[in-house]
Amino acid sequence: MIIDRRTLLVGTVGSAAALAIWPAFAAVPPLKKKDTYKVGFAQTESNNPWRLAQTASMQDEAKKRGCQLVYTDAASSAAKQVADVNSMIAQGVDFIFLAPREEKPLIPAVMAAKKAGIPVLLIDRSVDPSLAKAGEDYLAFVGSNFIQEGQRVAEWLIKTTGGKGKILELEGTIGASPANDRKKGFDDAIKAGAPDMVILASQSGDFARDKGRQVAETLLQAHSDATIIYAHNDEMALGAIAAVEAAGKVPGKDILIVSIDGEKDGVQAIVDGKIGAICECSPHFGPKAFEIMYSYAAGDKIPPVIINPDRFYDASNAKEMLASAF
Ligand code: GYE
Repeated sequence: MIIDRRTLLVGTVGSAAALAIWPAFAAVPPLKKKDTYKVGFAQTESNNPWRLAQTASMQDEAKKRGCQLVYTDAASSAAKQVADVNSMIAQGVDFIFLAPREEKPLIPAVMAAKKAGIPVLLIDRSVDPSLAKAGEDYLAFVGSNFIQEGQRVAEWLIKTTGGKGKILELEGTIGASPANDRKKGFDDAIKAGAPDMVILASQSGDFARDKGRQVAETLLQAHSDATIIYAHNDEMALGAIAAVEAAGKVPGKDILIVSIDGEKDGVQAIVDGKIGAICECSPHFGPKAFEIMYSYAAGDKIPPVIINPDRFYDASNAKEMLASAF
């Protein structure tokens, strides 16, 4: 069955139990003003430093605020993440922080929470805006501007190479908002700003180090003329370094590598000359996410999109900023 906005809404209306709890078509459910809350945090996976830093930030802030945190790890499965959210609903949490692994498969989780009268804040990744809306189906999205991250990396590349080079692109998880947007931001900026640059191939490495290494290895074999690798996150860039070296080439010399995130190993690779530049993507969501929840309970109007500022690393600042990387 194709899930569209209409089927979801019809599904909501059809349930009498849901009507008793929270009226269909209503706006985001309200949150009672309390000192502390029982909150859910539905994490997507825990296979890299970015995720671990994000989880730690949420746990620290929950502790600071005296909130009980129901934490789940979807272990890279969108289906498990939907089940995780349903279990939080069953446990009667007051509020849900959701990091949706993919844009479409997590729509039923957003709608189920709304139906149960539990407000949801999307953190770090978003859902398909044609299927669920901020300020209506969920409270808001807080995270980075992924399009801009891709653009900033492209602009650095164009400046550094004089607008020349043959690019291999390692995409993030298929259907994840940062993968979609980092591709769009980068590809459009290259097209518009560098007629002599070409993207030879673009393939998903699932935001994971070893998958990134494998995909980079295959792409390097198929395109021995490549001079640049753009990875949608540092983990895949670190995998790509291994692939470049395995192909008998020198990262930073034969192949210029650029990426996004700013984890410690990534910033260290800039210091070591193996990665050219990284646009940061902050994983420190805790303070802001909880502040938004309390502010919503206090009756403040919450903007639909709240953007985290990101820094930018290259050889000019990597050494001095290394200590502050996650
Ligand atoms: O870049 C990546 C992580 O959703 C913004 O997901 C996040 C991305 C981040 O696994 O490393």
